[in-house]
Amino acid sequence: TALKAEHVDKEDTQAVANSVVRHVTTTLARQAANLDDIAAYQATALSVKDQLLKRWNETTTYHTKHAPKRVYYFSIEWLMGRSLDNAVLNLDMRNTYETATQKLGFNFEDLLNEERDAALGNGGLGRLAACYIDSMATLNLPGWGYGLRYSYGIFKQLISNTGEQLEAPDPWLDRENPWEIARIDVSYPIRFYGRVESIPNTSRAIWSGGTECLAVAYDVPVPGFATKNTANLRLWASRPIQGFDLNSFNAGNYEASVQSSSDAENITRVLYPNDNMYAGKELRLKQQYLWCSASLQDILRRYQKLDLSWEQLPDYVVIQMNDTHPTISIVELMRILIDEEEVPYDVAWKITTKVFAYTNHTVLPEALEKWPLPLFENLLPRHLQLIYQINLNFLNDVAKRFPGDMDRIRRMSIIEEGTPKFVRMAHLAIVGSFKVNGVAELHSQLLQSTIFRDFVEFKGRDSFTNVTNGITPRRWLLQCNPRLAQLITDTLGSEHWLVHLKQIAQLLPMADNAQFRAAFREIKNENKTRLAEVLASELNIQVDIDSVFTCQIKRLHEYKRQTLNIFGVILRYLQIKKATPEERKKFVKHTAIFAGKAAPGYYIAKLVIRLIVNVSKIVNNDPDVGHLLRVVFIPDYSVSVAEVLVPAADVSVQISTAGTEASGTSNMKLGLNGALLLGTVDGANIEIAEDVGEENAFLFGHLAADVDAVRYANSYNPTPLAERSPELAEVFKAIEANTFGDGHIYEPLLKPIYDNDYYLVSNDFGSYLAAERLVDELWRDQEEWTKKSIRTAFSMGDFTSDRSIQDYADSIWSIEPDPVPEN
Ligand code: DL6
Repeated sequence: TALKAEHVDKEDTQAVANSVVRHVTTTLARQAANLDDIAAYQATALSVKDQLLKRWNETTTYHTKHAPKRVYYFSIEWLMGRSLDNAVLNLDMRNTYETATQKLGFNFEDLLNEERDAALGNGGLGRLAACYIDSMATLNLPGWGYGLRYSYGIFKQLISNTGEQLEAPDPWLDRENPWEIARIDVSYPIRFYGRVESIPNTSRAIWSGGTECLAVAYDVPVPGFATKNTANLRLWASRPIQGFDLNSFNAGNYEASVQSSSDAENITRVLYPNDNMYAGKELRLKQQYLWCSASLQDILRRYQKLDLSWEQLPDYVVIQMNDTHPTISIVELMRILIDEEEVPYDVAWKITTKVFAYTNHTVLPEALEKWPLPLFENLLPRHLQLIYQINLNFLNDVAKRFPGDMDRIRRMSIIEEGTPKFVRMAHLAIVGSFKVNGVAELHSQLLQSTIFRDFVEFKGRDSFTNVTNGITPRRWLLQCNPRLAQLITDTLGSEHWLVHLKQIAQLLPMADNAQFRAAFREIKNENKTRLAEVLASELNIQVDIDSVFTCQIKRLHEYKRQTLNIFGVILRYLQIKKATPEERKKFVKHTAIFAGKAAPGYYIAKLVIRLIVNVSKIVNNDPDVGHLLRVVFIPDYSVSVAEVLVPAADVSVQISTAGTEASGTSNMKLGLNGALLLGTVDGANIEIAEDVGEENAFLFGHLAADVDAVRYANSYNPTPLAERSPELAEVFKAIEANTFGDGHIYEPLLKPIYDNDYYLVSNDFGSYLAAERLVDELWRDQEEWTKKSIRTAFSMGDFTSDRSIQDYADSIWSIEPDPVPEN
């Protein structure tokens, strides 16, 4: 039985066409007769939003009446991408909209391409939040997301002629955003700076003065798949409390009168463009506080309508913190309960620590948030007082458990001693949460055995757990690879797999069916052709779809080691150059595809982009190489670019230094679309390789357990590079000999590898090359390759975000589905 059976009914199509035309003439005030694609897209989106709002209203009304326990997912990043295609698929109205817009003279695919990505995130962490809210709605879990409505999302990446990354703003709201609803009536005051007066003989204080602004709500309805349930993503924008300061205005000082209002607007102006890197700027702390305070005021206002005691709050509210960025909300809840609601300190603490749970997404020291205490105290003086109290009580408890262990107390304190002192947000998050989780098995183990070890010993193992990340199969298969989705549905005889992804494992035996393999391969080739056309038209690069497409698509970061990949490409180039025409025939054709942004201030990451681009120019234009090797750097990587790349990949390149990539999620997207894993024993690669079978993947490199020893040897008993890896020494020599332009500019990239090689590039290069040889060998046997590709795709059933969200619901949130009844 089909889960959904959209039939394109003439009447539905007509009604949809009418609603689009109505939006054209009334909302957009345009003539239906002369319409461009942009306006047609907007009218179509507004018509779809009408459908979403109907369901959103029903969900909200039902949940308001029913009052289930709800989860609130706090994430400072939401990398939603485009909404139109996803919405019509989830609403089961894609054919209807396609036919209706066709009737009006438009090509639906063209309209889809008019949409700007909502790119309010940097990478994996923000995209994870987007997959999670899709799954919450689909599983009928009562949940909302809370975040910030940045006027500018992640920057647009341009690549100069010399291969430099240039950044331009992303004005995604310029054309109006048809997917949001401005809630002018939902706004909360937010204070910064000011002074604190204690109220004698109580734990209470009055925080006053400073500056105030407003957080205004914008709602984005998020439809579940094949359900009425529609979740809400509430994003806050900062606004001035008043248009301008009347005193300054009346005194004739116009600039001063508008200064504070533009300061207020600036708070949510732009997303911080760092991934896995803490920046420590006051404006960022303002963003965090505005978002957390507004979200809590909103949640508590909703809760107060239930007319229950504060002690019952944890029975109705659970807040999942996506990394430490929302940690200030622990203290803000304490402040509201104590100072405003007059709840005694100990009661408030008991309530608070039953509401929050914390997900850690990295063990990298440079990414762990710690705020300089003077900055913190100036901006949020009352919160710092409460943190002192929380820390005092906490350290007293530690001292009772471990008497005399002063070193432990120093290590665990929420305040790091020094000049200046720092507030350690991860420690505060752990102390204030009832559960802490990592995002893949290895990562969760490493958390518990390294950076959070003291906390495990103090709080007990039960407070720590693992929830392996997942991705939504609706966007990352149904939407981006419709033909593969159709093949799965046809072969299984139903669409249920889209909400029970494990069911695709039933198709594993099809790997041995030659006809199925041919169909599967044909789809992959079609997806590769589509990508090749985009590369030809947009970058003027011709690629051969018979070559193996290797894809490394992620943020640029030293730990992710795009270096290993490009150094491997250079070696291949040198080998092809050296080979005789006869020998060249033996090479397997490769297309090395890279995409990703570097943080604007991350010099080395930008240098890696420069090297990739400059290598691509030489390699792609060298007549000796012909079609044997192509290198492509696709600028401005985004969710919608990923939707074209992911279905076209043959090899998923996941080559971080073991122990550094918490999970990775492109490994899941690429695997689900049949790309074979070429990866290190790191993050979720490990669980993926376990499920697909190690014989179907190419694993290589040092293990996490050995990394420290190798690092130590690299720094303290250094051996020359040529000894660690003769092949890498050859590559470096070619770069230094100006083969790819001025070799001198790459010195800051190469020198650390010569010197102490923190990320083990030289130590893993040999085994990386060996893994590549296995890739080549397998590629020569296309039937065997396709078998492994099919086995990979159909073994990915556990990596759906539905499974992750179910894990959170069961083991952390204790919440139940609450489906809106079907009429
Ligand atoms: O959990 C989502 C994603 C993981 O897949 C990546 O492995 C990890 O690097 C990323 N972590 C961060 C940490 N950022 N901060 N702060 O983005 O999370």
